[in-house]
Amino acid sequence: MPTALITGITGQDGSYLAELLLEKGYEVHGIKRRASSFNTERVDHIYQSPHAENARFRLHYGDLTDTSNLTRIVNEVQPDEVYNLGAQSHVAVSFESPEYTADVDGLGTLRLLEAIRFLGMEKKTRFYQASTSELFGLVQEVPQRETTPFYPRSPYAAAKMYAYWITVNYRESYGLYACNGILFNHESPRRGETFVTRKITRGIANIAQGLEKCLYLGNMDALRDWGHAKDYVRMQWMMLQQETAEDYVIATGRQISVREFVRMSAIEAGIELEFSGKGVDEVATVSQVIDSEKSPQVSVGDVIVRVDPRYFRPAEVETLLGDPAKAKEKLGWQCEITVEEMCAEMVASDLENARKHALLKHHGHQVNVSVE
Ligand code: NDP
Ligand code: GDR
Repeated sequence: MPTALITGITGQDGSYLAELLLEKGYEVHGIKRRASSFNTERVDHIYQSPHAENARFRLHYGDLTDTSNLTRIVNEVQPDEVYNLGAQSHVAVSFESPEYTADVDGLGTLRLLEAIRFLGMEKKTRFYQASTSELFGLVQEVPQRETTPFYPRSPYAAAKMYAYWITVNYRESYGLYACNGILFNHESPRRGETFVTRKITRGIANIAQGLEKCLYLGNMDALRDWGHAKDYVRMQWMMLQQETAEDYVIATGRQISVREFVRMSAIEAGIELEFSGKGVDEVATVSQVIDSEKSPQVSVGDVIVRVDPRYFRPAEVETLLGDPAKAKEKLGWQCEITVEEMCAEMVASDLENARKHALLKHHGHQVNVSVE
């Protein structure tokens, strides 16, 4: 039975990857952070009690800033595969906490690689690094592929650039099977609530059910190549099953704007929107309610989206579009879920949550819907 260790198992990708590896018969170990409240919601459905016979899922307390802790866990687990998904993964937050982001996202990767080397496991353990399209930042070529030069535009991207190169360096220096998946944005109903797609689907669902009045966003012109996390974790696993370790761009090859994603999400919630104004004055107004069962609390003329400059970033990545040709040719990977299908799944899930919250509110319970 192969054994995998996943950092960031409590995150979006970690939870989907853990499901996939369990399905494939792996013993799955994950690192979770100590928190004052439960933080395992995304993996609760696959949790197995350590007291259960033949349990194949186990969580270890740890942190990417803690060298001895990581070394001890790697030694204890003796993983065949390590997936380094743990990170302070929010680009805007990285401008607020640049040093912490560098420590976790940059040095955290080095600490894990060093643990493997220090324990003499270079020939046993394969290593996946969660690299990112943010490396391309101020894009030097369209579409972006494995050979496109990097130009990071945030503390997050700069930290991930160190992680990218140290992964390449350990492959070249010590013969470690180590690869970078340069993944473009990928989303799902499990996406963190402050990333733009989830903020939009959740915000619109809350407005539809009367829990909020207006959704405030930043740069509506930003263009992203959005895929589904389920498709992308499949590729993370595939990358570690090859004869030679290589780096791959994973993307859909199609981009849309934040504004278009708003429009698409509203349609899924039974609302048609009209956009007017420019820059900070842009608003989206309801022009038609197509499905009043989904959106009982919305009327024609309501302004439900506004721009708040608080969400602008000190330096922005305006456009990203990936070319997944290498992944398709060499590994036969292709994304199966379109952005429209993903958006529909996210809105349906958030509408269900919003309905439950509206019911609770109706019965006098306190409901917190805020997103910062
Ligand atoms: P999430 O933010 O959903 O998950 C991040 C995970 O990292 C969480 O489990 C989090 O724990 C954990 N983590 C945060 N800080 C630490 C730390 N100091 N020590 C240990 N673990 C920590 O991210 P995603 O699942 O979306 O992304 C997974 C990885 O892929 C990340 O590295 C991200 O940067 C990268 N990536 C993501 C893309 C995307 O579009 N989703 C695209 C390209 C790359 P907790 O739950 O306690 O917060
Ligand atoms: P990104 O994702 O920065 O691409 O990083 P995010 O969803 O945060 O932003 C995408 C684009 O939308 C614009 N935007 C807003 N973003 C947020 N979060 N909130 C808003 O209100 C808002 N309004 C407009 C942003 O300016 C940006 O242009 C994600 C993360 O998962 C990284 O970890 C990963 O490496 C990259 O994707 C690929």
